[in-house]
This record gives sequence, C-alpha cells and structure tokens, in this order.
Amino acid sequence: MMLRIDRLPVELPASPKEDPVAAKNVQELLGGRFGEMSTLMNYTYQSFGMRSREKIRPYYALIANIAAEEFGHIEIVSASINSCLNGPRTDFDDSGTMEEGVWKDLPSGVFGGHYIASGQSALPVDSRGMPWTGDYVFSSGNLILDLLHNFFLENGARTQKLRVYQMTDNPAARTMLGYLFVRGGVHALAYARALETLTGVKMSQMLPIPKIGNATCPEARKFMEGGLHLKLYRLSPNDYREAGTIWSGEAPKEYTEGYSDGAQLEFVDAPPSGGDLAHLAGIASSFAPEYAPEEIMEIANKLYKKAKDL
Ligand code: MN3
Repeated sequence: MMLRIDRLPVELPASPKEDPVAAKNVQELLGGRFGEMSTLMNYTYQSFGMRSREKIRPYYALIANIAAEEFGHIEIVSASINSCLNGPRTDFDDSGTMEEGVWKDLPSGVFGGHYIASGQSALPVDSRGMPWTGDYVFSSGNLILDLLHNFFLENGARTQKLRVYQMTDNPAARTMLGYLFVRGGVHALAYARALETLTGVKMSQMLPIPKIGNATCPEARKFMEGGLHLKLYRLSPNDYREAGTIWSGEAPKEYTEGYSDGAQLEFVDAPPSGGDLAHLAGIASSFAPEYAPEEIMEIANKLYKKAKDL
C-alpha cells in the first residue's frame, strides 16, 4: 500500500514569469526514458516482483523505499513545470477577448499540450510530448542486474538534468534540479553500495557520472551544506528499516566533494519535513476548473429541483 503526504519534498520558488519553453524542456525529466516516472516505476515493479524477498530483505527494503521517494520526485518535477506555466506573462501578451485569440502570441518552442491537453500543467510525457511508456521499465528478476540497471538509470537521469540545467535559469526549475542532483546522488550511491556488498566491485569510485560535482551548481551546494547528500529517508510508518544496513558507514570521499568528509551516512527514520505546494489559481481562458464555475452550480441546482418536482 501507499500513503501520501500533501507536501512537496522541498519548497520551490515561484517562477518570476510564465516560462513555457522551460516547462517543455523539464518534461524530459518527468516523462522521458530517464525521467522520474521511469525511476518510480522501475523500482516499484522490481519491488513488486522480487523473489525470495523475505530472505534478501535489505535489498528489497532499499529498492521499495527508494521507489516511495521517487513518487515525491514526480511530484516535485511536476510542481516545477506547473510553476513555469503559471508565472505572470511578461514576454507575450494575453490581453483581449477569446475571439481575438488570447494565446496567439505564445512564443515558439512551447509544448502545445500544456495549453490544449491540460489546464496549463504537467503531463506524463517527455520534451517531445511523447507519453511515458512501460517499455522504460527493466525488471529482470536478477537482483545484481536490476541494481546495475538502477545505477545506470540514476546516472543517465543526472546527465539529462545537468543538460536541462544549462537550458534554463528559471529558479523554480533550478531549485528542483539542485535538490534532485543531491537526491539522485544518494540513490546512485545507495545502489553502488548494494552492488559492492554483493560483488566487492567498488562502484562508488565511479561517482559522479558525469564527473561534475553537485557543488558546481549553487542550487545543489545549498543542499550539500545542509548534509542532504548523507541522508536516506525511511518513507513508511513501520517498514523498510533493513535498508539502513546498506545505507550506513562512512560516506566515500569521492562522493562528499569536501562537504562533510568522513561523515557517516544516515538512515533517517522519517520523511523529509518538506514544503508547501504552490496554489494554482483558476485560469478562465483554460476553463480550469471552469470558465465560470458558479454558473454550473446554479444550473445543477435548478436540475436537482426540477427532478424533485417530477
Ligand atoms: Mn529521483
């Protein structure tokens, strides 16, 4: 079962402007092959199908618990897209009537689906607008192969995030990226350590991939200074404690980048305190939640009264 907390993993700043091009590019990090939909669903299905889970419990707990954190990551990437789509319009004009075409001045390079298929909010698609697909899930049933895949997936995700970082200076997108550079680093190291316990191969010496420290980005440095790279959160009221047997010991030097060298990895017995979700105001031109919602209520009320008179 899943529980849900109505908070973001971390609070995001509001976008200073409506920024549909950034929103489109960030979609790759949600619904692309290396997006958060993929990390969520890979770890979820690997945990659903794990054989002998009662006998290899630390590995099961690690994958299942990280899957739960990934649900929060699809939420925060979506929130950053929503923020980019909901800032004030500064670069284009939307004054005028519907008949005049209030969106005709949208800049080139937007994803039309944000304005046509959704009420100006994130969708589980990539930067081309192609839907996320279950083809992106690798769940072989072989524990070492699945962990190796997950290590690859986390580093592929990091590569794409570093590229999107260079495509935008939007603070909503960059704060999300800074946070996820650090959290993705935790997950890559967690899978590396799991592989090290099973094979003796020092996977963590390969980190980070690409060889650019998190601390290169000021938005990530802030989280490194707070020790976020040392923490794996337990996201269940009572379960998955066994994951702490893998996420323990001294953090490798190549991983800490001079932040908390020699510190111990910490399995935190609670979710992060998180931050508030941004309020998404109604948009009359998107008819979201409706052009004039009070009219629907009035009509429904009249129909209800009429039905009682029959
Ligand atoms: Mn993630």
